[in-house]
Order: sequence, then C-alpha cells, then structure tokens
Amino acid sequence: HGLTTALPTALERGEFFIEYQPLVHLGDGSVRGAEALVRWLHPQHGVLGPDRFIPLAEHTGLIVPLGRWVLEQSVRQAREWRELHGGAEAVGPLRINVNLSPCQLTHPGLVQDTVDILERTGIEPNALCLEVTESALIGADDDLLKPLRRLAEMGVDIALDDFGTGYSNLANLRRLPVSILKLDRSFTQSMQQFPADPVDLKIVEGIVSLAHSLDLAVTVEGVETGAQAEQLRMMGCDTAQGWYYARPGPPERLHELALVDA
Ligand code: G
Ligand code: G
Ligand code: MN
Ligand code: NA
Repeated sequence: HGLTTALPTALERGEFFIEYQPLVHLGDGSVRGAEALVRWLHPQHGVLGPDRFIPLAEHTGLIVPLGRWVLEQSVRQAREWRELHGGAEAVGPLRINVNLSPCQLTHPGLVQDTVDILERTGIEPNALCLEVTESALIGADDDLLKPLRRLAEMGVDIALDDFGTGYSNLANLRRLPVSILKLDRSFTQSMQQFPADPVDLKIVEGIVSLAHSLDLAVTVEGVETGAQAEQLRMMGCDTAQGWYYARPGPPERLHELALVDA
C-alpha cells in the first residue's frame, strides 16, 4: 500500500528522525544514556512509530541503509552530548543504545559499518550498546553470532532486548556475546497491579540473580511509577527506562535531563 511505495524515498528526503529515551541508574537516579527510537514524519500521515514501518523496511531491504543511518545519527548525537555536557567524572560520557533488526545481523557490512561510524565520530566502542531481541537470537548459529562477537570484543555492549518474552533456554545465555539483559515491559507491568503477582516477583528476582551470576547487567523497561522503580532497585536491577523518567523525546530534552543531575 501507500507506505510501501513512499518508504524507499523517505530516507533520501530526510523524513526519518530519532527520539531518545533516557536510561537511568537505579542506584542514584542519574541519567547514564539513552535508547534511540526512530520515527517517520510522513508528509500525509504525520509521525509514524517504528511498528508502522520497521516491518516494511525489513521486508523491502531498506532496513540496512535505514539502520545504518540511525546508528550514525545516534552516535553523532552521543558525541554532541559529550561536547555539551562533558559527562560527569564518575559516570563517564552518556551512552547510546541502538536497536538492530535481525536483517542487519545477517548483513555482511555490519561490523565494518559500525567500526567506520565509531571512527568517523571519535566515540569509543564502549559508549555504544546494540540491542538485539531475544527472539532474533533464539537458536542462533555461530554464523549469526560471529559479527556480534566481533563487536563485543571491540568493546561494544550487546543487550538482549525484550528479554523474557521469548523462550530462550537460560543456560543458552552463556553462549551469547551479550553483557546486558533488557527485561521486557510485561514484567514491570505485572508489578503495577496491587498486590503484584508473587510469582512474577520471584521470576524477576530469579532473572536478576542469574544475570548477575553471569556478569550481565539488568535494565528494566516500562517503569511508569516511583514505586516500581524503588521495588526494582531493591530487587537488584541496575538501570531503568520508562515514562516515570521520561517519554522518548528530542535530543535537547535528554541533554537537559542529564544536566539536572550532573
Ligand atoms: O518508539 P517505540 O516505543 O514505539 O518503539 C517500538 C519498537 O520499535 C522498539 O521496541 C524497538 O524495538 C523498535 N525500534 C525503534 N527504533 C528502531 C530502530 O532504529 N531499528 C529497529 N530495528 N527497531 C527499532
Ligand atoms: O525497544 P523497545 O521495543 O522496547 O522500545 C521501547 C518501546 O516501549 C517504545 O515504543 C516506547 O515508546 C515504549 N515505552 C517506553 N517506556 C514506556 C513505559 O514506561 N510504558 C509503556 N507502556 N511503554 C513504554
Ligand atoms: Mn529496544
Ligand atoms: Na524492548
């Protein structure tokens, strides 16, 4: 339909833009970085979220140049934040999280494109985190993991996104070159109910303890209240993201939020 025909030229026309949602350290509430979330400002339909066009972009192959564009923009943005903000001594520069689609994982240019972008921008690999969904890595063979391993060896963090929604064998985590688990929003949502489901609480505690024993940090998504943040902090989660802190927004907003607690 209409979106499919408009998609290929949208990148050339500069119709995509990126919003940033802060990643907050649960221990001290400081902003440590942000996740980049792409949007399409469609000339007729207005702002479209990724759910409306990422599947189309994957289907048409546009996801490779689009993903490269998102990565470059986001890394440049991180560079700009650093210039403006410096990065608090103890905390270091703001980090940037970028989502990778499974099609980008199988594209042979991924590692070189990432290296080029980091070099051009002058950002260290450890300021970048690439998010890959749990479902994309289920049953992944070595060929699929190889580029992720190379990136991880360079110092890029790999996060397992939407964790808990797939059916990964927990023991399988050891095999994956990931350093961060992003606990799916559905867990946070089930804690919203009062009283929270005790089984869900146990599951979260179990995931956190397993993650930490494997040296993985835990980020929780979809935190909407201070009470949730406090409970997740007590359960040992490391980093949080959600409307309680901020909705996805323009890069200036992230910079303001980071300055407030610097
Ligand atoms: O912004 P929103 O909360 O609507 O994002 C919905 C989903 O879209 C996110 O969970 C994320 O996985 C996906 N998404 C957002 N930006 C990108 C992107 O640049 N590339 C890919 N592959 N997925 C993205
Ligand atoms: O990568 P991922 O697909 O998880 O992207 C995050 C998505 O979740 C985005 O679409 C974002 O707008 C949405 N989101 C972020 N924070 C919250 C929140 O606190 N509550 C809810 N309901 N959605 C959120
Ligand atoms: Mn994500
Ligand atoms: Na997610």
